[in-house]
Amino acid sequence: MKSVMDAKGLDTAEKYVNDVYNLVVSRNPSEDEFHQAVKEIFDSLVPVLAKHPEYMEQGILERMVEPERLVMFRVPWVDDNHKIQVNRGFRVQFNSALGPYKGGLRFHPSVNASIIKFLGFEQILKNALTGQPIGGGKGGSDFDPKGKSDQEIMRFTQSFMTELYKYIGPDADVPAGDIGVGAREIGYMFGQYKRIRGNEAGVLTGKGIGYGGSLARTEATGYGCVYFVDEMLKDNDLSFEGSKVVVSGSGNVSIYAMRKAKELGATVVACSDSNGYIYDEKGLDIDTVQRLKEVERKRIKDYLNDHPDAVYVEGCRDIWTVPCDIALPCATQNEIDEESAALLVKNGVKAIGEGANMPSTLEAIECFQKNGVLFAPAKAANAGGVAVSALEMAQNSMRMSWSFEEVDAKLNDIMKNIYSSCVQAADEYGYQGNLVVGANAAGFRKVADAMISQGIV
Ligand code: NDP
Ligand code: 2IT
Repeated sequence: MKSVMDAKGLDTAEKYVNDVYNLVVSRNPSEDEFHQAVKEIFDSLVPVLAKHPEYMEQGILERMVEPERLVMFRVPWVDDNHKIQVNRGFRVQFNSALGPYKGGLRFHPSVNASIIKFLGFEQILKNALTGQPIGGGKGGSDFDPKGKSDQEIMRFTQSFMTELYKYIGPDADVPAGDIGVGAREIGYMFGQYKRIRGNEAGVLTGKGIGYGGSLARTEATGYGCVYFVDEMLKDNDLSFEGSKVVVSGSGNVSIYAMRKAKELGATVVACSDSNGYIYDEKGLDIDTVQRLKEVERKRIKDYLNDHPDAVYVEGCRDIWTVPCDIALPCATQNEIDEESAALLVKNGVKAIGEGANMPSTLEAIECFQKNGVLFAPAKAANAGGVAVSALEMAQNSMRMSWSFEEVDAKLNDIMKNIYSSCVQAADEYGYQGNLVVGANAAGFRKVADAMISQGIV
């Protein structure tokens, strides 16, 4: 039973958290995704704040929810029909307490300030969990790369960088990829930055291997997610070996999560794109998925041309109706709602590993936790991508490059360390096994302590 002192501390912390949350909602109207990310983190922090009232006295939450800077800019470009197009660009520089702002760029028609801010806010704690000296940032545009020619992609990214270059730099802010931004887009952006500012290799990560990229960065998020989930499974006497896995999406994170899960002995039975999903109980051919999506830039339903025995179902959300032992949501935010979570539980799912950012709604997370499903939250499970980005920055600074095996071994170590810090923090605050609380508490404390040391800035 909690002592009277404990109960009083918890009440004060809860009131503080609610007050700051209400302020966030009133100051940032209609930013639903940002509110959701703040709520998930804040709810975990009540026991931390109760134990460390100095964070309340120092106004850490009020300061942390306010980005240090948010830039929004016009991105004009000319399409192949000589028509002028205008998109909107964003960069949020959320928190630099631990180092230069670091985080990806997303090109997707749904991008707006709310999405960029939820991603940037999550990134602060994710980057802290990696143990590397990187602050949190994020950016992107509502540009839709789908169906655009290579020339259009180049003209857009050059225009985007012609404004973005003013705000970034190897020691200031280092963007990378996210949805719709891969090696091709990073290459064009790097080329344009170089024309304007000269050759500063460390200004972007996810570069091609021939010009400063790190081996294993392409694989890092998907591999890292599986390394994290593997730790969690082992800790609970489970394993990938012989398990049935469903992975949503068929992009960068999804492809390498599928590859690593298969390597560890799992059968990957389904994956998706935004139109629908494919299913094959014998296991998917990941080479075909990768060729279709990365090289040919086709739709996932085209998988049936090579594998007529597989099944294609229109509608990506229905992928969660496929029974599995382990589900790895690797597509986008809020792709698992309460109903999908309940269905996964009913079909016997044992573990969830979030490869995407915020793929489960708050209700879905609650459903998994109530039903004893092991749950690896995004900011811990998908931190492998940004961790290897920070290793890319380190290699660029040293003007050296490590082998694939070296980077992969460092990634594996980082993911194991993140797992144990989450477990330890969850224990410390009385939430044994709750990795949501563990990840939020462990990441938050590093950032909050650095903020206090650096004064009111
Ligand atoms: P990609 O662009 O390579 O792939 C995204 C995949 O998700 C595609 O299959 C895409 O389908 C699908 N998708 C995108 N938007 C939606 C949507 N609204 N509904 C359904 N499906 C959708 O992106 P990544 O693999 O890089 O990113 C996937 C997730 O992982 C994102 O949440 C991202 O923030 C997160 N992440 C990425 C990291 C990285 O290093 N790249 C690091 C950490 C997290 P379609 O082709 O039809 O659009
Ligand atoms: O969400 C993420 O962590 C990323 N998109 C990767 C960021 C990075 O800087 O590599």
